[in-house]
Amino acid sequence: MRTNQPQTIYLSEYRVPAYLVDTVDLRFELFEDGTRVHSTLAVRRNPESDAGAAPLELDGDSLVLESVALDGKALSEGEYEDRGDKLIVESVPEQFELSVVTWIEPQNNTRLEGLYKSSGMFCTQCEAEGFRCITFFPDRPDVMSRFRTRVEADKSAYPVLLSNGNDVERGDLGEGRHFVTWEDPFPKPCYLFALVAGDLVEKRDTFTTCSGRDIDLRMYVEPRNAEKCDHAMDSLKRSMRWDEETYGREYDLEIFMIVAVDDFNMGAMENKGLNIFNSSCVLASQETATDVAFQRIEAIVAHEYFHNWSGNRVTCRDWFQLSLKEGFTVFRDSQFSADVGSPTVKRIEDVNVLRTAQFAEDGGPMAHPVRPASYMEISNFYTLTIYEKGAEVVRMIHTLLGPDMFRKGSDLYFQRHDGQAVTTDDFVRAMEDASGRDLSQFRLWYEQAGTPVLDVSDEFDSGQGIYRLTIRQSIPDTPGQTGKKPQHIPFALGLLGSRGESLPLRLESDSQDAPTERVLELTGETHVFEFHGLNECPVPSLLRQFSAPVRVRYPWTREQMLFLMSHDPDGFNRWDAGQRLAVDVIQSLIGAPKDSSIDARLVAAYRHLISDSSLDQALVANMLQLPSAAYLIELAESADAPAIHEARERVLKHLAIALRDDLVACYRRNLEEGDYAVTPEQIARRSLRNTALAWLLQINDEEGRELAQRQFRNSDNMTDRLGALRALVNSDYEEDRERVLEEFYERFQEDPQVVEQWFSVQAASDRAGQLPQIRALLEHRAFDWKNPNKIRSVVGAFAGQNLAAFHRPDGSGYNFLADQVCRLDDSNPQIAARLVTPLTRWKKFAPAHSELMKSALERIRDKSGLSRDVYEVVHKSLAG
Ligand code: B3K
Ligand code: ZN
Repeated sequence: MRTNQPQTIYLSEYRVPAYLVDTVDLRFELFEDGTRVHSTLAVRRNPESDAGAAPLELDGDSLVLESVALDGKALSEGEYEDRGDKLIVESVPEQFELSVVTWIEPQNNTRLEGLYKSSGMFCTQCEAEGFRCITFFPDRPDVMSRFRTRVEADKSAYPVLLSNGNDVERGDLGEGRHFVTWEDPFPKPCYLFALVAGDLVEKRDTFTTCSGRDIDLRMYVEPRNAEKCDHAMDSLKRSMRWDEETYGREYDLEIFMIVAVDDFNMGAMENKGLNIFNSSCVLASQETATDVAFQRIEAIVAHEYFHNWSGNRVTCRDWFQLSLKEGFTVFRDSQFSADVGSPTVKRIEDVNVLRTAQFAEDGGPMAHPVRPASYMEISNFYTLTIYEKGAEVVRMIHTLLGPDMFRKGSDLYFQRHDGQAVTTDDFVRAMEDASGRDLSQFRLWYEQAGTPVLDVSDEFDSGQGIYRLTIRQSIPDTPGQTGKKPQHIPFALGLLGSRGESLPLRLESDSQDAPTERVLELTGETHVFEFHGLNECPVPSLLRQFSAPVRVRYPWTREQMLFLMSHDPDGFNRWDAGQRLAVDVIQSLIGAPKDSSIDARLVAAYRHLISDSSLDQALVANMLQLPSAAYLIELAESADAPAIHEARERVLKHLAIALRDDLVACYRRNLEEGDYAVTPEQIARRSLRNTALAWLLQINDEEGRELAQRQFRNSDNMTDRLGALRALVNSDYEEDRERVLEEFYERFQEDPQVVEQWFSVQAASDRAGQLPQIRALLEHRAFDWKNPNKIRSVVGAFAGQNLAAFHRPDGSGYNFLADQVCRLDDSNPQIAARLVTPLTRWKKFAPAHSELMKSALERIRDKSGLSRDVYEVVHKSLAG
């Protein structure tokens, strides 16, 4: 859809649909030069609508209309209007059958919305508004219908024909063609429709549900990927069991299918009974996938599976409610990952993403509430705010209600709304009704954008033994929203005595037995809490487990940070104290003279982490990661990206030099581990030895270089091989860099997922990813402008991770990105709009950079025929 002034859609303008569609009968004739779609809808007036005998309006996009018939009678051209984006039938009875035939060209569909072709197979992506690219339909989630789908295609090219539900009929059609008919008994919105046709191998397994039903589990992949399915299948079975045990949710169809496709705009899609995955988010083997990939796959498989209840059985009324299903489902998948892995590490990973990227979004021009009030292009609202902040909001309800009441609330939600399309408000109401708690102020989390700031101060009254904590809450203005009201914030804390012991948190009203951790509830602008019976001024451990998505400002001293780093019983806060200390040290060096000293206590603290093997190694592996440059930028007022990068590198090198022997010892200690397994213990060992390698290579250590080369050649898994590759690529050993990159490519060139890793290691590296090299990667034979993963692994990694090269003072990085966005805008606007993100943060940077970023944005703005997707992001960024 090209338009100069896209329309804004407002939540306040929501009206129930004028017509409902009870059943949809589809027939797809798949050919090489196009697809004919026959659709028959059983339509009736919505009794809840006051629109009366309004014209019937169906949505469409890029369709060639062949015919329209009403109750079996073909309509002549004057009886309907085809406006391209709408099919309007002026006068219709109260109840009728509408048959529409459209012609589409999946083979030319580069937007990857609706029906398209990917490596020779047909597949679909309908969320949010892709179904309208297949046929004319009321494309909105509150129209729920029962689908019957017949797929017809050439039998030898497309032996596998899939759609939602159960297969009820199949047969031959002559001329080498065949068909399969699928029936989905559950009413669903059209965004959950899916179709796949291809020459795929099938992997089967079964799962017996809690009520004893056997579910047929099937994965469909290209033959070359047949050996990469086990991990996803195991993850699926674990998710199915977990959802029964934790949420009482049983699977409902007889079959559950997963399909892997190479060209996909996002990670995966929860289509009813037929989940479609980006290959990189489902295929894995020890030799080709890293630990990070294994964990991501497990989490995404779980996420899509969990949507069967939180999203499909209970869906969204309109797209403003997107977080209803996404926030809740991300919360569910993170609980799952915490349960099957290390809870502390999972929390650290989640908070890292939230604080680095979601806080940046919340503080930028595209800031929006978890339940937005308006949008131009809904694809732009699949954001960290909807997903990750949305999950934090659900997590806070869990914290406020406690696990038992939360479970009661979710049971009530599913029972009350099964088969319905509802709102975030309905979700909160179920939680209220089940628990008896009043969440009216809490609802502001859905309505107000921006990250709340908590200013915390304290004092100790030694005479009375009272520790007084004052917490003041404020929420910054965001585009279109000012003067915000205080929100309801669960604030978990503990107090530590000077020997590291947990002190009782005794409020005046308490009896003797006070707990050593409390969740305070902040509702007003300012609160003062008094803790009694203390003999000394405690060290506060604030916002344990990151109990709310807020920024805490407290005048920490380095002594306090060091103390918490080694004594806080809350693993998350121990990590957080270490991060804060590192941030403090790095910040003090930004723009400082080259010879200014680095606090020796940081070195001592890291030495302790590296060498004390009695510590939780999974936590240590995370504590050793210095805060990312992106996080440091997020924390800065007016960020000088190159200076931040330099200061961070300086600290890293300083640590590596000081801890050189400890790093070699750490590497050797973590070498042996037995058979490869993706367990928290082994992940920690691999992470520790790869961190040690990376640091050693930062200081051109010859022994480190040898270890890296050996590991690169001999390792039996991708985590280690890629770890060594990355360390060498980011070192000063130029010949090594060239050689290992070449060897790696030689070995894995047939595997797209590995080639994507190979691209991004280079694109994210300030050594291998300067602009001329990036341009060469775009010319590489493995690069493909039609494949979103390749675009992300080169252009996305460059702009998002290679901060030194992207923020070159001459603005060449910004202009390069602008060029790629303009180029992509014509073929895949969704991906183009995503790529703009780093430029949207222009106000965050020091003036010299910010001006250049702004003019790159203006260049994109001035491209003619800009898509609605990019239009919205660019215009809002320039205005905000
Ligand atoms: N629901 C899909 C996302 C669809 C994005 C459409 N632009 C995947 C997920 O969140 O599970
Ligand atoms: Zn989702």
